[in-house]
Amino acid sequence: KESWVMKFQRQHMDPDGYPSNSNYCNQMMRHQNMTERQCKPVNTFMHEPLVDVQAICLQGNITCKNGQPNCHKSSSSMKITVCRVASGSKYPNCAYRTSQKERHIIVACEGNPYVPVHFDASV
Ligand code: T3P
Repeated sequence: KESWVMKFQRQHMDPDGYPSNSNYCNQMMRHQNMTERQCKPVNTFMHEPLVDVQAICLQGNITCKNGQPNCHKSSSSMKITVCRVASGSKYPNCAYRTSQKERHIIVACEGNPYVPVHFDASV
């Protein structure tokens, strides 16, 4: 079974994928298996080295959206692409809008080693 750590990397890591064109999300959401049972509504890809994303877990704890205390916010802004399902997109034909941004990232971390397992928000 896929671990939480591997799932995070599949869904949220694309260190070499920047800059991305307007078809980026259509292709990546499909290739990374986020359109299999439904069109995943929102998903963010990060275009930074894995070690830099893992280092977010070293920042101080903040509260996650679900109330858990194990979230952490990046000290610098990071290059990201946000994929949002297009209105009118109908499963199994998942269509996405692609938007490139630079934002601070909030992730939830777990385990030993303590590494990102969930993408909480970009701010
Ligand atoms: P996961 O927990 O697998 O990382 O919040 C529900 C899912 O949507 C969650 O998946 C994270 C993802 N998400 C993004 O990827 N980017 C966003 O900006 C938001 C709000 C959610």
